[in-house]
Amino acid sequence: MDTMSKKTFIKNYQSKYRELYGEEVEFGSNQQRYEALGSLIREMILKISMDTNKRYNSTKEKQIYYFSMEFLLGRLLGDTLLNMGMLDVCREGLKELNINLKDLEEWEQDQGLGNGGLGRLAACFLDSMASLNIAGHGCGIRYKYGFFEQKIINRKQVELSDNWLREGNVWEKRRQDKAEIVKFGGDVKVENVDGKLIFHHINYEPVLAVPYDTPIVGYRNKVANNLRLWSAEAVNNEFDYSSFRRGDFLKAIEYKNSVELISQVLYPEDSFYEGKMLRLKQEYFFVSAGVQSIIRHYKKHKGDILDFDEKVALHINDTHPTLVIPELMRILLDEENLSWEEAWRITTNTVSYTNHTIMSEALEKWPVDMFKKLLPRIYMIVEEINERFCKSLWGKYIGQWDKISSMAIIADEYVKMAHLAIVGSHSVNGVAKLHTEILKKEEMKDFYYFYPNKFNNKTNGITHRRWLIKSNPGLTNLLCDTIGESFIKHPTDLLNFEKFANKTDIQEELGRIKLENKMNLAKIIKNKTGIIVDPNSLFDAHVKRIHAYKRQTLNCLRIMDLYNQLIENPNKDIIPRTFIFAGKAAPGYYLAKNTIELINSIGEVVNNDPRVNEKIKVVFLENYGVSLAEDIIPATDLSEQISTTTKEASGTSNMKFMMNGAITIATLDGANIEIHDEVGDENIFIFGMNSREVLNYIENGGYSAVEMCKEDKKLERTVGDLINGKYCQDKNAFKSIYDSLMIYNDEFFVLKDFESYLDIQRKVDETFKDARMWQKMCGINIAHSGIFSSDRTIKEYAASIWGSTLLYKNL
Ligand code: 26V
Repeated sequence: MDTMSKKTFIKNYQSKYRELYGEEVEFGSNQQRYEALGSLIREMILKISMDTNKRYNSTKEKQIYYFSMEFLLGRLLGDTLLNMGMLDVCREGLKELNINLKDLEEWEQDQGLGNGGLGRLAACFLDSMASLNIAGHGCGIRYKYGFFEQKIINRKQVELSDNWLREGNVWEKRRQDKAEIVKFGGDVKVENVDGKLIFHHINYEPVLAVPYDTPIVGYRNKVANNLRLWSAEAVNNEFDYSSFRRGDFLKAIEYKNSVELISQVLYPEDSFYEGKMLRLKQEYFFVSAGVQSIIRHYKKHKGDILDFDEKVALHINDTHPTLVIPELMRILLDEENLSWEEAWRITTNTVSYTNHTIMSEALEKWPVDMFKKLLPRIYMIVEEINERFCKSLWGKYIGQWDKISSMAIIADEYVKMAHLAIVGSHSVNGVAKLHTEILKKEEMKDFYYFYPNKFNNKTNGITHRRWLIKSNPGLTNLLCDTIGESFIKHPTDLLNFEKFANKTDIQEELGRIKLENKMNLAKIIKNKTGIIVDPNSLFDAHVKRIHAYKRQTLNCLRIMDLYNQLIENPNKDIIPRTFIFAGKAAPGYYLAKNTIELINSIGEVVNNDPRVNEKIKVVFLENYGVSLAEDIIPATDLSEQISTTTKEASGTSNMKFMMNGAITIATLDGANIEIHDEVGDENIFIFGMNSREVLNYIENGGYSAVEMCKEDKKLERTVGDLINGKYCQDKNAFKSIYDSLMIYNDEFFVLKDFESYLDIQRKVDETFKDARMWQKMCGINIAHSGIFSSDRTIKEYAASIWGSTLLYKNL
């Protein structure tokens, strides 16, 4: 990218400001200044987008479309400036105008259109595809309200709507000219024309899908890909309007409201599937609009429909966009008049699918009645896919009807989306080694046996541009000074830092950088909660969605035990710690909400008890999201990754923490295994049951929480503290947590891993005492974090799943 001089930047910025607000920038508010800066940058990107598109259209390189219900982008200004190579010029230029770039960045609303890991992964992938010169674009929903805003009131979570578009969004461009019609409901009339069946979808309700495009700029490579998010609107054409709902004004309003509801709000559940009609509508809405617009674009540039699978890859992020499969079939069959065989070949070659969870509660299945009513033509196609698939099973499993019906796409009056995704795609991948093994050997073993070549692993990654370079400038400078800048383009070059980890001066420098980040976080904690924490204490962070399997409860029990010990033995020699929690609970998930209340209650007791509060503090930071994570992660010493083994598909915050020089305390679950493989036993704290032990309990039973307590008096007492009024006058306040452990036999083996967790935490304390040793471990973690860049992950997808054309340039 031609970098702009500071002088030119200042001139352009001032003139942009004048154009927008009719006054000089020095008189403006920071919010106006942010808007002006955003608009200026957005305009500069326009040129890059045009050049990129021209190139894509003329070279006909393969286009990758990443379909995802969620894109958790966070803020865009800082990262876009970084990728454009304009961060320094902009910061310095603004400084001359007496403006602090950071103050402007604060005015950008987080784009929070995702729940957690899955949505953030999609955002990291977009950044990596653009930065690697891969023609990869996002396709999703422009929710009017993103993930809810969390407030803590009286220690409890309260949900407020996230009106992120209130002040507008400088990054997006509405493209009315590229709108599509999506059809719901109605009937299908079948006509036989010369022996060929023609399907007419009639009496349907049309919905206008209007795209909003956001450019995704690659790192200093003149690439801007596109994230296209669809918004649902009423079809405004008088004629169309009256053709399906004649007259009746109220009916028209009702129609308008029901249509707009489709893209109104992101569902805040990420682990319990509920068969809500609106959710199915959302899924078909963006899938249909997306596939239609991709095909329209493809044909406009003279693409031959029979070569579609060579020129286009459609990737589905979990099963939520699985309707891509029957929708593509519908267009190829009904609009392009291809035969079933041709359409099926193209569809399966084009589509690939990633699974993100093995929690059976999260598996999507739709009641046949609902499906058929909402999507009659799509249902017919799914039925046909199912029939042909079952026939192919008969040949292999003669007479084994149970097996066949358990693998069927439609069974027991449900459409099973994971089955459709596996059958209708050429690739199925898990997101970390253990997760993929569990898919192959347990969850999807019948499908693995039937289609062994479809299954593969792609261990997740994170973009080091946002999660290291942008969010930790202190560490980035140290890395550049020691190993040079090559790691920015080639993150595995971070390995060169390993030899520096032994050096005293570097260890001291790492400690100094961390302390600075901790002081920054301490300030944020003070501002948000009023709690004063000591930056010299060990910062121990457990930040992620609140869920029983992620075991925030295990951490709570450990703090409760520590508190008891400190009261009994005030001279107990421990490392002072600040326990930092953050995360949202699904609004309907009572146990998770109760856990938030418990954390806050422990905090209230501990932080106000002068016998212990010089040594430990417990903080819950409300409204966890991308921006808050960017402040917490660089300031963390210890990263808590303590899920029940086998339950966390991968985890990605574990990678972010590692890259920022935190040490991980972990079970051997998800990508913690790969992290452990990278750094070795000495540079990570591993505890708890292994996957074999957990699977054995799950399959064969034999676990008793009550026995666990009987055997361990300390544990019994700590669990008892949940219901004896110690943390809340109302003894029933944490009854649901207590019951989940003691009455419902502790589904996630919290009590089983308790002792081993305490042991390893003692080892953490011992290690932290030796500051040099600790910093050496941090250095080794940083050095080995390069392979967790999503650039590595995306290269693997491109090479072995998508077959991207430009690959040779990047590998
Ligand atoms: C599932 C569901 C289930 C039905 C209701 C709505 C809904 C919305 C989202 C999801 C997806 C949850 C799955 C998810 O986020 N998985 C996480 O994916 C990360 C990226 O691969 C991975 O690192 C985490 O381990 C995994 O929990």
